[in-house]
Amino acid sequence: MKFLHLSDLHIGKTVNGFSMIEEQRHVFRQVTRYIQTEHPSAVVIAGDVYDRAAPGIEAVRVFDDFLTELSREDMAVLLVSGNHDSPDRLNYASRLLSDKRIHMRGVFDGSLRSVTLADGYGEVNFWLLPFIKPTSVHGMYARREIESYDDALAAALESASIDYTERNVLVSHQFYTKAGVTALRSESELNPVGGLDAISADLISAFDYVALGHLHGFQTVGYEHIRYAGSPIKYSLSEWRQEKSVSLVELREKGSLAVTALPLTPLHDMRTIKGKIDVLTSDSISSQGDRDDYLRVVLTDEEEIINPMAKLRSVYPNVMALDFDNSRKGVDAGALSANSDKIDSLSPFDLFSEFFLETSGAVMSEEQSEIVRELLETTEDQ
Ligand SMILES: [Mn+2]
Repeated sequence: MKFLHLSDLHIGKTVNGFSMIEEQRHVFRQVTRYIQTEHPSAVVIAGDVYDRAAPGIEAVRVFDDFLTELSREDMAVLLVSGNHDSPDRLNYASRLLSDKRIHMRGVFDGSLRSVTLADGYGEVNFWLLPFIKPTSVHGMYARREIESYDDALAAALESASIDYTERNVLVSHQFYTKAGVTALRSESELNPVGGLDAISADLISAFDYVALGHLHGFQTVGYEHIRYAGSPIKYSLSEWRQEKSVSLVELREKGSLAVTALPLTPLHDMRTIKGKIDVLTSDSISSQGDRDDYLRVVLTDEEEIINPMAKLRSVYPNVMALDFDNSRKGVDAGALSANSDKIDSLSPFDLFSEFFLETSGAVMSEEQSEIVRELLETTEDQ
């Protein structure tokens, strides 16, 4: 049985103030094309469909279009919620959609349940586990103490009677780790402090394949068959070196597994360039790559530059972040001031970003940007 494993779509996400919606439409078209050539029996989406609990209109439209495209193919769609999703919103109409072979498990009610598909080798049970926390399942299991993420997962697994002599796939959105294995992390993942959310991969090693979501880099977790597919798009500058893909998983008889990473190409790539501003903005250098790429620029100039962001963006419109690597390292606040006629044309978020850069000398992190966006949304609502 062949199926595609995707995760962390984060539909509606903006990265450093740039909307990723066109990038998302672009990679979903590629996924649809892979389905038409590979004819999988299912598409598995392992959580973080949306970037936020209350997604915007554009995000809902893009997912609606994608789901409609998927429903046209002769296959099942299997989906769980991630930590970014609202379980209940994702669960909306899920009982109706299951008649269309679209199985969306947003809410976990204490019992782990499966969807069974069949091929020439027999049946494959796909166990759909939405994102859980110890506090969210606490109280669902009267006879158990649930103190850690490990406890929560163990209780969820015990709620199902899984016959491990059959072929079983677990779909889950959690942070799984294995002793001795260092996880590849990205800034765009939202993490509780201190790794308290880690769950031992040993708890899930008896499955034939584990389709994971949460980490944004494509990776295994100590076992070849326990895998993060990674996000389909680079969602933070920390991911600029990663190759993005969708995983094509093939299960034959029990014990046989093959995974192929099918590459996904962005509309605009994300990369870092470093050097003096005059060199970087020169024709000979800027023409070597796509000027529309999302860039982190590291300037090595020693002398003061007036409004470097505006200079860079006149050549590279999608500069996402600006850093300095020179003997001063810090940034002279006066040098970066947005000129006053520009202020009217900037969004409150962009204005704040520039203000932050000017006063702190650093570009806001993904987490800081998120806080500011949420604050701005709250004020706009009033
Ligand atoms: Mn995610």
